[in-house]
Amino acid sequence: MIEGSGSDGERLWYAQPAKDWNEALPIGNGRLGAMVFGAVSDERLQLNEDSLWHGGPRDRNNPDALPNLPRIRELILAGRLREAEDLALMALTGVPESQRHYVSLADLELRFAPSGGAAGEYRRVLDLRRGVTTVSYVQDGVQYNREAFASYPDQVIAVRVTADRPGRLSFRVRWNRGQQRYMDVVRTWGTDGLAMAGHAGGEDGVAYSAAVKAVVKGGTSRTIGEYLLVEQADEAILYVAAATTFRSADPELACKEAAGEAARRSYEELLKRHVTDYSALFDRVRLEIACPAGGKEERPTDERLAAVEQGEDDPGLVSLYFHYGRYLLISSSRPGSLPANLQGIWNPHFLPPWDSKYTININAQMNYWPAENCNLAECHLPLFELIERMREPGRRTAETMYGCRGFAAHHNTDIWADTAPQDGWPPSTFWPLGAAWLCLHLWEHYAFGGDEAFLARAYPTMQEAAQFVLDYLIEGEDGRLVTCPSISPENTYILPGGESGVLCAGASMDFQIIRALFDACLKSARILGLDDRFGRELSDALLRLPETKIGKHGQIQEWMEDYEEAEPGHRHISHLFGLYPGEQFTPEATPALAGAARVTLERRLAHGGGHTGWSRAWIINFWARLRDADKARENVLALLGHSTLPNLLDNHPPFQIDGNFGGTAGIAEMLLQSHQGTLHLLPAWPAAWGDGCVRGLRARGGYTVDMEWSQGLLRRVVIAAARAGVCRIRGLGPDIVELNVEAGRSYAFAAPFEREFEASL
Ligand code: FUC
Repeated sequence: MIEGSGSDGERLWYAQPAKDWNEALPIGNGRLGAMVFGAVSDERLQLNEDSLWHGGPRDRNNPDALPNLPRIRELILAGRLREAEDLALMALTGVPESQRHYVSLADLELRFAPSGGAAGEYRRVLDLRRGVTTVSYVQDGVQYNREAFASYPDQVIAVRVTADRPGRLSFRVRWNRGQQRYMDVVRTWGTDGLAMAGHAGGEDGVAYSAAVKAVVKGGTSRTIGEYLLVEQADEAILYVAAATTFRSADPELACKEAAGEAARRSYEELLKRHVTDYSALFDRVRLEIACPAGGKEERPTDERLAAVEQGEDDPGLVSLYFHYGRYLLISSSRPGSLPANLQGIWNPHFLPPWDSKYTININAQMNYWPAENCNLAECHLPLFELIERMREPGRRTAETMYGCRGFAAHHNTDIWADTAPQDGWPPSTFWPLGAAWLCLHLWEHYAFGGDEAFLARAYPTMQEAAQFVLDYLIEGEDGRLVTCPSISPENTYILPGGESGVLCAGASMDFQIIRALFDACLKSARILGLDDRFGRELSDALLRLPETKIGKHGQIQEWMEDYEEAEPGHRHISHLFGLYPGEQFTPEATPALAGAARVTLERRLAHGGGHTGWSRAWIINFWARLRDADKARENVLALLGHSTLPNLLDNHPPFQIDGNFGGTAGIAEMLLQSHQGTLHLLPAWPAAWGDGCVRGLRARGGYTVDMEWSQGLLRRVVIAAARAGVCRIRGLGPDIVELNVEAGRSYAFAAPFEREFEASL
């Protein structure tokens, strides 16, 4: 432990109950989630189940797309943008225009018997080491404690309420679905439980159920009407389960089985099973930053955040935020669950912002940026399952709308893996590269883990995404291959005559994604010994893609022509895909492009960029890749100070989880990079954050890295190799160190780094 890092470095804590959702604390097991509010007299658990979405699957592909596609292309290439947009709005939108939306499950309300006395010594904590949230207070001389967690092994949320004096615990429990309550049925379940059932609405939508069962010590439980009553108890444990027909033929039965089985275990055993499962993931990584000022952990989290908003630096809060991002990923994306959506799983709305689905022109991808480098590769799997499910609908989209082979998706997808365009909003709608970008996550998973069996399964999916792109590209005037129609998500350009437009032939980001995908396919085919013919098609196409251009401001051009941006401070910075998450622009290999990327960022920021949480988080990753530690630090503090809610969830606004994940990935990227075949140790870590250490970060090539630094210098490094190979390391001295590594061995280096010895781990 680093001196001054404090023992509370992995806890969020508050001295008062949450006054609204933005102060409540999230728990989750990937599938079930709850926001816990912690009021003294009325506890509220706002619950979610990941598969509760309105409506069923539909084929929304517009049959008029293909016949009108040549005309739309002609109009775009002729610069007749208004006409192109007008026709696209009719012919290229989905029919109907929108995919399905996610829906809140319900509130579970606990109303405690009034006691008359005021509560003191109040404390509300989220313990990231154990994945448990607690509320404690003293009232009328009685110490009350509540504890809640969401168990992955037992698929329930467990809540334990205790009083330290016999018989002082009395409360009633009920379900509340607000304005949706007219659609539900609540049934008593024996004398100690309540079940609720309903339908999420819409054609072929899912039916759901939720159940709560109480196990009481030293008192009684019974039901009256729609209420469950716990009376004069010492302790009560509530087991909460939820299910939908997305996975279970009989959700009510599934809930009763899960809650019933959990209730057969002792609370201690259930908690132990949860902590063992959860901490096996969480404990893989540890970051400790010494707090030069010391003692900040003594202050409640919301006060620390408010101080950062006022301009204070708080490296301890940065590491807490980093750990929180890992906590949130473990809690919202586990094997068997759906991927983390725009709100992770924590959404209180029946019609949420942007439907709380998957926006795949940046947001869903950003959710998974920390999965590999933060050593949570399993949490990446739900995304891959969704990509698999998108293949069949994506083939229909590719064929019916564009006459292409392969599979395509636009800028959103939903629970049903819908791939047709979303909305009728030109700056985002007419962009068919969603699947191409998503498939790069398959490659990244291989790049980090090196699992060839996985790559063999993933390659056909990547290949199909590339197949669509090959067919979708058309020859531009100069013989180059271009995407058309396309957009640069979600920016608008201005033509020299003053007309503005969004539709274009060849947005820069498209080529950066396509290059990355084709390269990944070529490398995969080589590794797997496959596909010479397809590989040749890709290599030929790669030679004909437009090169990235540097524009009149010295910036990376966002479009093929050097147009002015309508919003130079736009939140999307799509044309820097090649800097991050891509690796086409690097200070070593392409210094001119890296320099232009810096100008692009500076321009965006000078015009108010980074105003959404996720945009700010992306900017952190960009600066980390440009090795600018001070700028990276400045933007981490801006993310905390301007785009973070009191419960440390990201504030788009409103709450959107991508900023948490992008921010966590960015902090990891400041500590360690591994693109372009080289591990780079502390590439962008600010000296201002003092001494520290990190353990368990993952690097491409199958490496796990531990580091210690002090007084701005790296002191000790341990690199564990999962695979044999040549490990290239930057940061151990002036030159790159090349090391032949054996699988299963660890290599340690101590400053001044002349000595390498086998680590005893
Ligand atoms: C994209 C972004 C918005 C928001 C939405 C969910 O459209 O441009 O800022 O994040 O997705």
